[in-house]
Amino acid sequence: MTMRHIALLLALACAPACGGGGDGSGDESTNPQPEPTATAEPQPEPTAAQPTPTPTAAPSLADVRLVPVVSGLDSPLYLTSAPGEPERLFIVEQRGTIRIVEFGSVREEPFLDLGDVVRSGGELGLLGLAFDPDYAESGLLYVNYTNHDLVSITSEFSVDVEDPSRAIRDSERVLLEVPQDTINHHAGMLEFGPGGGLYVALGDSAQGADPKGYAQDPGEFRGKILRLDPDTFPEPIPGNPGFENPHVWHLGLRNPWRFSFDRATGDMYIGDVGEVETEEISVVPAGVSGANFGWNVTEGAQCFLAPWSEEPRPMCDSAGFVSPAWVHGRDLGCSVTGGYVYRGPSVAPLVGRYVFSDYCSRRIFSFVWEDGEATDLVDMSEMLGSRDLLQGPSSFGEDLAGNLYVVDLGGAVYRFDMR
Ligand SMILES: [Ca+2]
Repeated sequence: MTMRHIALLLALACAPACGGGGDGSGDESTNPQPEPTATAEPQPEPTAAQPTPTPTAAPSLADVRLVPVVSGLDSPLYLTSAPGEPERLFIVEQRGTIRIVEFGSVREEPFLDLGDVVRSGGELGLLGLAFDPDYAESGLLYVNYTNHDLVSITSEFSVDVEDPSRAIRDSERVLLEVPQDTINHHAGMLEFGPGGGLYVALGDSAQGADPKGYAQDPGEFRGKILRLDPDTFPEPIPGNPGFENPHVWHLGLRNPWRFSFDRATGDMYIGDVGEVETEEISVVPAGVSGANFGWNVTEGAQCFLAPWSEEPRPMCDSAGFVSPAWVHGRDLGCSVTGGYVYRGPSVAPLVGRYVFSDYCSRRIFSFVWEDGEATDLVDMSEMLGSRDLLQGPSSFGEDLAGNLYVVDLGGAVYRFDMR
C-alpha cells in the first residue's frame, strides 16, 4: 500500500467526525487545532480497484441542524424549563425579564419583570434562573442579577398558584448579596445539581487579572462555584468541602459564565472565560468538590501572564490544579459559552457529546468526555451554519425532555434537531 492509499483511507475514516481534530488533552503547543477544511488537500479519485465505502444509513453529526424556535426576544441569555411544565420554555432576557415560550410562541406578558432593579448592559443584567427541583409542589424559583448598587443578588421568588404564567414580583427573598468591584465577571449561572443544593457561579469581579486574588481566596465568594441550600442559607449545606467560606464548592475561576451537569452521569462541565490567550472547559466527576481550576495563577494549562506585564512568563506552581478538559485560543474565539452533554430524545449522533460554543467566533463545538479526556472534538460550525445564523451565542439550555437549544443574544433561540 502506498502512502497515497493510506492518506485516502485516513481521510475517509476521519470524515466528518475528525472535523476540528485534537483530543483537547491540553498541549498548548498544538492547540487550538486547524479548521476542518483549512488543511484539506485534493485527494486522488478512488480507482475501480479500490473498494467504495459502503453507504450507511446511520445518521451522523452532518445531519444535525439548528431549527428556529422563536425570534424577536430582547437580548436573551439563558433558557431553561420548569419541573411539571413540559410544554414550556423559560427564557431569560438580559434587561430583567423572564419570558415563557409555549406552543411555538412567546407569551406577551413576562413571567417575571425585574427591569426596575436590574442593572443591565455589557456583562450585567439578569444572568441566571433555576427552578426548584420540587417546583411542581413548591412553586419556588431562583434568579441571579446585578442591582444598581453593583451587588450580585441571588434571590428566590414564588409562582402565583392561581396563575402559573406569572411569578409574584413581591415574593422576592434575597439569599445572597455579593458586592462587586467592577462591571465585569459576575458570572450568574444557577443550577440545582447532584446531592441537592443550588449551585451558584460567581466571577472574580475584576476587569482583568483578578488583582485582589479573589479566585484563589477560599474565604471569598468571588471566583467560585458555590453550593447552598436555599431553605437553610446562610447555614452551610452539609457535604460542602469545608473551605474558610463554607459555601464554596469549587475555586480558582475567572468568569464561569455557564456550567451544567450531565443529566446521565452528574459530571459537572464548567466553561470559564479566558483573559488573554485561553478559553477553557473543565469537567469534574459527579460528587467531587473542592476543585481548584487555577485562576489567576494559571490561564488554561499555562502560567498566567497579565497582558500589560513586561516580565517574561512567570514560573508558577500548578500542582493541585485541575487541568482543563479543553482549551482554545484566539484563533477559534474569545469568550467560551459552556453548554450541555446532549441526552435528548431526537438527535442520536449528539447523545453523550458535550456541546459548547464561543460567543465571539460563533463556532459550535462538541466533544466526548471519556476516561478523563476530551476526545473526538468536532467543530460543528460549518455543518450547523452557526457563524451565519448567530450574532452571539450567549447560552445553551435544555427543556425537560433534554432537547438542546442555543440562545442567540441577537434575539433568537434554535433547537438542535435532525435534517
Ligand atoms: Ca483554569
